[in-house]
Amino acid sequence: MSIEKQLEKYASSLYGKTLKELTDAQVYTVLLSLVKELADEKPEITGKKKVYYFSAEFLIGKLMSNNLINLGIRKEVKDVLDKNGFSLAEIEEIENEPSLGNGGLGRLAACFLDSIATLNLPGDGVGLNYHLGLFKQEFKDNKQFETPNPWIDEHSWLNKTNKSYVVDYKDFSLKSELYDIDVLGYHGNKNKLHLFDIATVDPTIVHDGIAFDKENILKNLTLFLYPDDSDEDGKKLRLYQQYFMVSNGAQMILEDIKARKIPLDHLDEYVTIQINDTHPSLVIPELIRLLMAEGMLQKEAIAVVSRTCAYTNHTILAEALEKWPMHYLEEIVPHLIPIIEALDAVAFERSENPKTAIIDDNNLVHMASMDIHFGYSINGVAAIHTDILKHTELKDFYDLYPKKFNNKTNGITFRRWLLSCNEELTAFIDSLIGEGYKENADELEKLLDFVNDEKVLNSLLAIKKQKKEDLVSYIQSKEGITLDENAIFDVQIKRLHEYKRQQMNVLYIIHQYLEIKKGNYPAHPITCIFGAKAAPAYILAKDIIHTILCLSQLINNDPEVSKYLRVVMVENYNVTYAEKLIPASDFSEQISLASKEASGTGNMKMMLNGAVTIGTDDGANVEIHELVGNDNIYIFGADSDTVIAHYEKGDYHPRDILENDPAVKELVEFIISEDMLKIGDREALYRLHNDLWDKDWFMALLDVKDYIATKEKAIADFSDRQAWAKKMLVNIAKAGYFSSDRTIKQYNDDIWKLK
Ligand code: Z16
Repeated sequence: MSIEKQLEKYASSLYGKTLKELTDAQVYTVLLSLVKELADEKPEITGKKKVYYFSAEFLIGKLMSNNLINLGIRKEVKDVLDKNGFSLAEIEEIENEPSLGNGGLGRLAACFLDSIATLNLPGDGVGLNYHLGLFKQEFKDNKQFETPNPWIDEHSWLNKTNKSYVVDYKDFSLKSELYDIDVLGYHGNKNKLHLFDIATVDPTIVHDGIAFDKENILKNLTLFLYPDDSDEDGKKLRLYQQYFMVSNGAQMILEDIKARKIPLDHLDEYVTIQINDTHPSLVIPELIRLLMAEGMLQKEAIAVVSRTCAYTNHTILAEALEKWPMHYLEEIVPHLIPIIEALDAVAFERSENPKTAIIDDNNLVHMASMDIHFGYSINGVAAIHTDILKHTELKDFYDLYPKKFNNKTNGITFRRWLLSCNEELTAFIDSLIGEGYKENADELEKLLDFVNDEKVLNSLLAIKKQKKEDLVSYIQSKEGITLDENAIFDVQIKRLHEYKRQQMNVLYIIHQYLEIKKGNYPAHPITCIFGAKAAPAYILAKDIIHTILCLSQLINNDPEVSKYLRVVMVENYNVTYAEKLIPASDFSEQISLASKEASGTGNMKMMLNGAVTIGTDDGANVEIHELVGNDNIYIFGADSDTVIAHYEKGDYHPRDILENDPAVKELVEFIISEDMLKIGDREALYRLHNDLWDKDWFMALLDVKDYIATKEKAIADFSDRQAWAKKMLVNIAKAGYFSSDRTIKQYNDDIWKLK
């Protein structure tokens, strides 16, 4: 049956109408039904051994566009919709975004699922079915407010299964429900994302923004995704959630192994579990417990689990390495304690070094330590990050288990971050080098043949301009702010965190504002665009948002300045917004304090879409730098060794800089100037100002001068359009390395060994 006939079939069965008679929302549901039917017909990927990617977050984003691409029917569907008077782009807008992740870690998990299926490897995701995704961000009085973010409609990508398990807590047991989402490979078969849930979750307990009753586990267990990125707030509910996820996942895996009549002591030949950060680490004691309940000796259970589990570390920020107080475990999952104590004893036999203990002197259980002792692999997510883990952060573990440590530099799926979000650039690349790069991203290097081709370079500039125009109208409709696509779009989009240093970008903006006021105009008009959510309890992050929004109000309403400089912070930055911002970016702001950003993945997405990085030698920027060379990236700032030495010596004092450098002081003082205090909240502005004087823990003042000078150089270079287009082309051509297909091949070759 043709796509058109199938759509008519659903139009008739769901609404008793023809396709032409439907509303946009009904067309979306009809299309959803068809895609789910086609996905249902696809065979599941099978093989002897399967990877289970355990993750508290899967930031999958809207799925329609990608599923159409991976099914190979996007063009046909678009034509049928056109013919019937609908626009596919508008229909795709209707889908709610499932924001089931905070940022990089959750989005990485989603990219990985796409690549695992595309490479035809058997591999499923295991997580939780949060009813409310990461909070919706609203701005009022230049401040962030949080509201609930529901995404599950009557019709959604979730398929209810009949799988169900019982999860025991100290005081009660919960029966799970399992929802699956099909994960389609590009022109291939499918895997699954398993999201566990309970039937009694009750969204009506949410009141006043996102406040809710934290005690009522029956009603709140899978209600919310925790709104932290890298920070942990150690709430008990999180422990309830984590145990629910891993116990269900472990039971599901063992059920399958038993059904296949595989002896349990051979588990590791059939299953590998990738633990994404420490959130799923309790899978280790839980699996041991379940195997012992099947009659296995503890020693044997520990051995087989240690051959089955592998751990990925995504940050060196100490506050993000989870440590659970023993009394929480006593209160919630006491049946795991004897196992954790046994693991601690084994760890102590291997090393008496207190730094590698599982249970520390304060009775805190270190989840990462458990993962490293009782997993067979530990990896970092970019070369520099893995080096820091080996030689600084986890040095004592590296000395104990050098062979377990390995690097897997992150990647992104080009299906979403090029084919889906930038059809114009995709079509242009197709016309130059064919479509082979869609299966083998390294082929993008063929673009280097055109580096001196004026026509090609002009087309690249024209496509960038088109995507900027698209963004201008989107921002106009969403934010009511008018931008000019001829200005440089200087984009910093990522979670708001001090280490990512949005506050340093703020100081740059102040510098630029003051210069314009003095009559020194930038070589080219520049528009600074931000997108960022702050964790609701992260006060300083919210102060930085407030400062950006106040600056935006001050600058955009000043006709003298706004000719040269504009500032916009888009509301509710999410995956959907990223898909509009990234293709329109000229400058990619990747300015974290060296050593602090484990990898970053926005940097890769921007490069792939022809933006040029302004960044520190941190995370994957280091590898981007090596690939594109000095001429095609703007690197500045202290390197990671210098930064680590400052922390070790404790000799960084921002006050020293401010007292000796009036130019830097002028920027910081502007935060509490009359101009700003007229617009903003005194307390918030002073808090940020005082922090920069007394703490500046992430050393914004150390790098700010170099940052400003580097940015000025980039702005001047931008004016030579041909030379700039060359930089864009080289960035696109060298982005192939950052395909998550490459990353997943490496996980499979070195860790999972599936096929
Ligand atoms: C997260 O998004 C990351 C690390 C972490 O421990 C927790 C969360 Cl929620 C990020 C890193 O900050 C980022 O550098 C990295 O690219 C990303 O994880 C994926 O590895």
